[in-house]
Amino acid sequence: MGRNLTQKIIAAHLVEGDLAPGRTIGLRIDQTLTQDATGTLAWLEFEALGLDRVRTELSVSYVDHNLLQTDFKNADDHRFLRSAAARFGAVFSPPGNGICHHVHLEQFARPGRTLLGSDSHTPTAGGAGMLAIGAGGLDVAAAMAGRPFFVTPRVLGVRLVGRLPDWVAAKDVILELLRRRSVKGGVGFVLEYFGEGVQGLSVPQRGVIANMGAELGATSSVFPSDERTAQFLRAMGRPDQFTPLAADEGAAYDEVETIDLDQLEPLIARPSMPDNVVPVREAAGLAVDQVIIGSCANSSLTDLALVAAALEGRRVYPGLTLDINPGSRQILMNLSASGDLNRLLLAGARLNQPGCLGCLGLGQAPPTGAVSLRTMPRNFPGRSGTRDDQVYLCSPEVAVAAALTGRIVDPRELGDYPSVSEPESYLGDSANLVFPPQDGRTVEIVRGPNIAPFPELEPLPEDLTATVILKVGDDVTTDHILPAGAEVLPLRSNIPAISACVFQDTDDTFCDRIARSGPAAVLGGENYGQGSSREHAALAPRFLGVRVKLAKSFARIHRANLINFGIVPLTFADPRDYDRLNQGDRLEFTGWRRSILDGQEDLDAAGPDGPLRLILSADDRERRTLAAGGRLGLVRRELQEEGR
Ligand code: MIC
Ligand code: SF4
Repeated sequence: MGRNLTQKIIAAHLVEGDLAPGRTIGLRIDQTLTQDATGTLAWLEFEALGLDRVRTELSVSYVDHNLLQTDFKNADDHRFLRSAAARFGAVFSPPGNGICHHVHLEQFARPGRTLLGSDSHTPTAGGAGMLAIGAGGLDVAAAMAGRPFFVTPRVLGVRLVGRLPDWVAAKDVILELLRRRSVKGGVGFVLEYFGEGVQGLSVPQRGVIANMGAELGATSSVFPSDERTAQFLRAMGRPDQFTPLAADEGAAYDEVETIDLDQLEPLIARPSMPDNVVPVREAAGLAVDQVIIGSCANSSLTDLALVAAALEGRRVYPGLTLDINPGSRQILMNLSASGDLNRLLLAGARLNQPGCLGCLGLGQAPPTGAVSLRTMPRNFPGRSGTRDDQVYLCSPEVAVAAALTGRIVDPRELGDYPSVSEPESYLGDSANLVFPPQDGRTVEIVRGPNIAPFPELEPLPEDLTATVILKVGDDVTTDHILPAGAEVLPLRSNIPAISACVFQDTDDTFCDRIARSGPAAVLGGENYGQGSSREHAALAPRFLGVRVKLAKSFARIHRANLINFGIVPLTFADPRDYDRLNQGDRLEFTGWRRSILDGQEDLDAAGPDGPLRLILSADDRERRTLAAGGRLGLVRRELQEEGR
């Protein structure tokens, strides 16, 4: 039987295990990316491994999230990252250069290669035929040290047929998948796109779709590498990096979804979950106060050129604010050269520097009660920085229609669709990238006072009594566990300080209560820990004393992060036990360290009303990690045993 593309890339990178259904396998990672908000910790972890240089083909350290420099903290982090990149052999992309996923697509994405990034939207590079995966910082640090990354891949084939109609965008393809399958509908899968409909999509459009596969909880999203990929790489001045790649004829998939592009219509995700999707016409008429076009999903050159063309000779609706956050400096330079930047400014748009900005609450918060339309990938509650916000997610087409009319309208009502195509060549911009010296051993790593050492984590005890410190519902995000925003983000390199913010918007008594309770357990519903890859959402609770998380199911990256920091992720043999347990209950685990190391799946605990049957589905490696209290020490030991 023919192989699908995911299997082909995996086969070329397999270093541990067999490619068989349900098996966990180890993959060689060719490239890594880190961004500043997760990168400070990832680089501290890499440093703790004791190597002189990264062992990947390419590692890039981006600064794109914490761009606000309201005091020394973010600026110190930037300087630390710049010096660590030079010390350990990574390329450094400084603040202002752009969002990691855009810049990586422009400068480094290569068909057929593997990429691991400490950001959940790393799969954006799948738009250029890479197998690109988001992970916690420690897994990325291990990959930078040449360790494999472990996955249990099932492949969901997404067959695209037809062609996108005018005013219907790549964003609508992924919103349609979210509508069908929900924010947990991709967990455990690589989403692989195939079919004749793929050809009609440019690499930046594919990037939008691959980017938001993260919102379905997918491990990765991958597109074939074809003539459109070749065209993109040529335009980027990297024609030699093209390789054609596709699934074999008749390749099998674990599941298949078909999307007929001709039948799609403009869609919109209502507050406050990316899967709360309806056709735009169902939300039409609602007055809009703020429109932001930006983020790693939709602020490519063609996205912004389309917006400029739709605005040409017109003005933004009175009283509405239209913000443009270009994806990268290169995009900004090209907009400027083509005259589109002036068209945007003449229409009344407000221009911001390339970066994540309001997508994670770093500025651009909407006013009280305002409706905000954004082309971003996430609208989790409060993420914009305004409590009780009303953030809608949509394509640039829907966003510009609202910017012109002051309401949510079906953009097809705007009339002729402006024709915008990919340029033959992009005005290049790699000038700002900082390449590392051949030998960085003499480079001094510069640390500011806010950069705290990595905390010591003691091994798992043989017996444990834990108090249920908090009970939460389904689809709890890592933004709930540890929010982003201008106050919390500067503490990402300081675990003791950021720990005081755990669950702060959910229950502001959490930290006081856990300080008194001793070892603690958190109780969650389905898809616990979806969203961001931030490992701080595991490490900070662990620092405070959380040793167990009980949930109906876990999101992939968060589950891996919990294990990496020695928190045991348990599910219920009988999901009704979730309803029976309450905040304040005590759970007793006797001899569980031994049981975990012995490979036992059923881990019984004594609960308030008798025994509870809990399940630990974890492989040997994960069990050893849990027993050791975390992965960092284990990787260090593995490297020592191999003689470095
Ligand atoms: C996000 O979009 O949620 C973030 C902020 O980019 C995160 C990373 C982080 O929390 O630093 C992500 O997607 O992983
Ligand atoms: Fe940045 Fe938003 Fe993309 Fe996250 S989702 S990388 S915060 S632009």
